[in-house]
Amino acid sequence: IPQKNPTVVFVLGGPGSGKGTQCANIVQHFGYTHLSAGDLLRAEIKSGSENGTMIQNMIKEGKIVPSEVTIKLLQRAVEEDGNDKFLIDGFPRNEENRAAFENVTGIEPAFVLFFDCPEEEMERRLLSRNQGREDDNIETIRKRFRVFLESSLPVINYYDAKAKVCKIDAARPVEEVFETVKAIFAPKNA
Ligand code: UP5
Ligand code: MG
Repeated sequence: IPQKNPTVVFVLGGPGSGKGTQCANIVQHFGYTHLSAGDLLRAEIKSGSENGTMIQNMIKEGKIVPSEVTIKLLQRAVEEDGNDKFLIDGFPRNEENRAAFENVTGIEPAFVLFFDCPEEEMERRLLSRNQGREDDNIETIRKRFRVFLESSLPVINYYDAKAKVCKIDAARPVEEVFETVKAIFAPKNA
């Protein structure tokens, strides 16, 4: 039976800020289910779905896929999973994503993790990732940075105004960043 009101944490930050890396650690320590919107979209391309070509073109250009497509994938993943707490990584990426997700699912995030990292460090990480991602080339990386600044940062500011953002210095080594993350998830007053 799917949970009616799952706990959702949005994990946001620029391209290469370490969202996926830290989510894997959170899963290990705190039992969340990790849903990367980008991973779900890439899986949709691979599955040969009717939207595959459109999604592939948008990712190649660093553009934001229409929210109904992404929300459908996220909703299905939540419903198929028995867990009651989810990390939603890399979504919402613009105001329209945010509003549509709230309207369609009725879910508001418990809080938002924001991995804050300078572009030069993110660029270094993405260019040395070597996992064959079609968007890890300098031309697409520059477009992704621009879209992050113009469209995604306003979403973070929206939640910041609601005092829901935990901003984390993500330019440090993985283990150091996770120490900070751990303190956020660890039960208080334990
Ligand atoms: N690394 C990680 N942490 C490090 C650290 N502290 N120190 C040194 N190295 C570190 O990390 C990136 C690389 O850096 C890895 O090699 C890692 O080992 C190293 P990772 O954890 O993968 O960073 P992450 O923030 O997850 O980077 P990612 O590239 O996945 O972020 P994006 O937000 O760009 O990608 P995403 O997959 O979310 O989206 C891709 C595209 O899909 C978007 O551009 C968009 O076109 C589309 N999309 C939508 O349209 N809608 C959505 O809702 C989601 C995506
Ligand atoms: Mg990622």
